[in-house]
Amino acid sequence: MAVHYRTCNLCEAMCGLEIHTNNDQIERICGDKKDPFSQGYLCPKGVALQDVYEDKDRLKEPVKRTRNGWQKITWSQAYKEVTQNIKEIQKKHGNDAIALYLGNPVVHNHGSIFGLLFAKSLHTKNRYSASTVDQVPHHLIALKMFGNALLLPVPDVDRTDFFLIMGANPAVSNGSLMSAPNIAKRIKNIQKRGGKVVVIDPMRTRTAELADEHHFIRPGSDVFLLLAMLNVVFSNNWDCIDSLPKYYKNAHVLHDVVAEYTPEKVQEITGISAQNIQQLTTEFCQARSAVCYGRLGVSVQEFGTTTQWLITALNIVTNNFDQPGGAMFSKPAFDMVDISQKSGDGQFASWKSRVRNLPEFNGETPVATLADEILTPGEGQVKALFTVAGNPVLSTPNGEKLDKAIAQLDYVVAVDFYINATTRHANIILPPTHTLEHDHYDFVFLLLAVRNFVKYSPTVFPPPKYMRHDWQIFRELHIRMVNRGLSGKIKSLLLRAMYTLINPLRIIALGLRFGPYGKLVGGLSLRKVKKSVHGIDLGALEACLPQRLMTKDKKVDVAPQLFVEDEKRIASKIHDHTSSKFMLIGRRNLRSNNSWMHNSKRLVKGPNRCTMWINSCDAHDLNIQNGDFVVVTSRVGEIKIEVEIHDKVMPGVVSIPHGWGHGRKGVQLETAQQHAGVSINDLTDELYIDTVSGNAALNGVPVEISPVK
Ligand SMILES: Nc1nc2c(c(=O)[nH]1)N[C@H]1C(S)=C(S)[C@@H](COP(=O)(O)OP(=O)(O)OC[C@H]3O[C@@H](n4cnc5c(=O)[nH]c(N)nc54)[C@H](O)[C@@H]3O)O[C@H]1N2
Ligand SMILES: Nc1nc2c(c(=O)[nH]1)N[C@H]1C(S)=C(S)[C@@H](COP(=O)(O)OP(=O)(O)OC[C@H]3O[C@@H](n4cnc5c(=O)[nH]c(N)nc54)[C@H](O)[C@@H]3O)O[C@H]1N2
Ligand code: SF4
Ligand SMILES: [Mo]
Repeated sequence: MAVHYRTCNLCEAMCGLEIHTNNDQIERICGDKKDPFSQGYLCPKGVALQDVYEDKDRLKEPVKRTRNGWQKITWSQAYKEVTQNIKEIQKKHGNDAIALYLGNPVVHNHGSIFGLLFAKSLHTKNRYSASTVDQVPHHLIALKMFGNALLLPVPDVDRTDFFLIMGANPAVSNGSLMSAPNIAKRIKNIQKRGGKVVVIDPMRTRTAELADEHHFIRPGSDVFLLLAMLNVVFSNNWDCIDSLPKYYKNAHVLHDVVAEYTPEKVQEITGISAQNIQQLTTEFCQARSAVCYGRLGVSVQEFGTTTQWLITALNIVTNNFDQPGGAMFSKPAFDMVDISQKSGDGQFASWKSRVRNLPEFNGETPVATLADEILTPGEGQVKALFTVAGNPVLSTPNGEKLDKAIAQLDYVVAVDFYINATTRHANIILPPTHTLEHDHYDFVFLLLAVRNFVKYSPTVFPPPKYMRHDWQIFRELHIRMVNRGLSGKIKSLLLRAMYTLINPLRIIALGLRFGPYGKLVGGLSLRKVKKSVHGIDLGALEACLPQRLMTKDKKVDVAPQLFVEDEKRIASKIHDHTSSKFMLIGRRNLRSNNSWMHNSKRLVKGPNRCTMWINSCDAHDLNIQNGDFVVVTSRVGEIKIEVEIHDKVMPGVVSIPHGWGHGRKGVQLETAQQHAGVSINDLTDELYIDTVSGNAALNGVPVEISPVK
């Protein structure tokens, strides 16, 4: 019997786990009460790590698709075939013929650093990731305002007196771009110290139920609410722009941007009365400290970038930025911001995508156009796809079109341990070890934590010899990919030699040593971090401007031109918002993790969760009852789905969770197939995007609904 302490890597909350094992078996998983960050909190998914570990459907060795089904092959054969095929396709059709898609768990796995090196070795413009169905608006704002895409402000929830949450449901999602385990407790603490929590959401979510106040908002209209709030701030002279430190510039530009948008003008489009907008703004400005935080519901929609920009602008002009209780930057022990700055990241729209002319971001193309790049003939057409830890068929807009497009490709490779809706198309699947079979360090999420914190998680189960870690797979592929021609041979030999010196552990050790708490002698080191098995609390967030700024002029651009210009698009929307009867939005569930944990019996058991929620008034109009089936239709497709009537969702809006749809032929996930569900992304529209960033707009999709007789 042994007890291991780990960080759960499934979501951004980074809960401390206490894992009791008996040889290579897990006895139980519970929350680590001594973890200073999560203090014993965990959710049902953390416990279900055991199910993934024990899952008989989990691949452990490479497999190749043959006429007689999947066949096991050796690692060396797999590497050889994969790299030979990729090189041949690139030789014949050019480098851009290979597309790469990196899914969400890449960021939750420190092997990803090696994945990025491999990605660069492909020299393709066709790089995609889950970021463009998620948080690219945040990165673009960080880049334009603060000079680095990773310099993301985090709400200081533990000290704020007024927490305004827009389009996020952290009580279920456990927070995003805000690592804050046990948000319910943190919200209660705000209330206990006399503060207030307000939620703006088209659904009365679990977070809304915990809050003091909730307002329904029409999907996609948050930008108008924020313009009106800023309008109220300026017309009452509640702003601090005249007293902002000199390292803020262009704050006055905001005045003109918001001038037209009075609360009266936006009440119809938002569905929030002028009086409530006045009241909300008044309370926000009068609170000792306040912070506005917006996430998926306001990022992954038509005005994602501009909405997120106005959220940050609101925090800045009300003197709630880089101050306790407002939006603040972290000081992580391993500073990815510094590393990305030194490695020259930070480009936007340096080129546009071939078919739809969408802007790249840091070398990545919006995934909403991946299917177009596969299906449209011409120079640069995608002929092969490489997916890593992703399931874009279920997670990106118009998944059905992408599904069909992938089926036509010459070659598909996946680094994944499941045969899911996407990887079933692979010619070869390279499965990595399970998270408990390798050590773990959160390069990314410690950067987004609401307290400065550090923790290293050692391996729980050393894997058998025949298995490989993600980073080992990328390392080998990278070495083999550079081996093209004579000079390539030399490069590849040098790379192999270099790679004997670097592994994730060495990178962590160096990062900590040269990070903000490290000193050559006496500072924070990997040894010290390893010794504190529950993690080390490094204190509350601290003000750090202007030192932390990465802009060339060392100033915060409060009103970057790119965002200011979007006001034209916004203005034209105000008269054109009543096109469709219903607007479709997403929904998360505590026992679900995007598309990939539905093979755990303990998570999927119980009533069908892949249902459409609809308000009782709308259900009455359509003459449908709980448990009836309806056909939901959008521009791109239709699905048939069971109805649940809930007044938690506002009239005119329907909600369907994402990540379901495991019934596609060839999926090999026994439990998930029994609870297959349907995919909301067979309705979401690849042409419906936030045009500023190219990020998909998965919320607010117009749909029609008809009852099934
Ligand atoms: N249990 C669970 N946890 C997860 C995940 C999961 O799948 N399951 N996924 C993880 C991932 S990858 C992420 S990125 C995070 C996301 O974490 P969150 O950002 O908290 O995401 P959601 O829970 O989807 O909450 C989005 C909210 O926005 C609302 N919304 C939709 N459209 C609009 C709109 O136009 N305006 C406003 N104001 N609100 C709108 C929705 O009703 C919903 O309540 O969650 C992570 N955590
Ligand atoms: N309609 C709608 N669509 C959405 C969303 C929404 O709110 N609404 N949310 C979007 C968001 S925020 C996100 S992040 C995306 C997620 O979209 P994706 O990243 O495309 O999909 P996931 O479901 O996270 O798939 C993860 C895959 O990684 C594999 N995996 C897990 N751990 C590892 C590992 O350690 N190594 C490797 N190599 N593989 C691993 C799993 O087996 C699974 O196949 O979905 C997006 N799609
Ligand atoms: S909230 Fe759940 S899934 Fe997220 S880190 Fe904690 S235990 Fe893991
Ligand atoms: Mo995400």
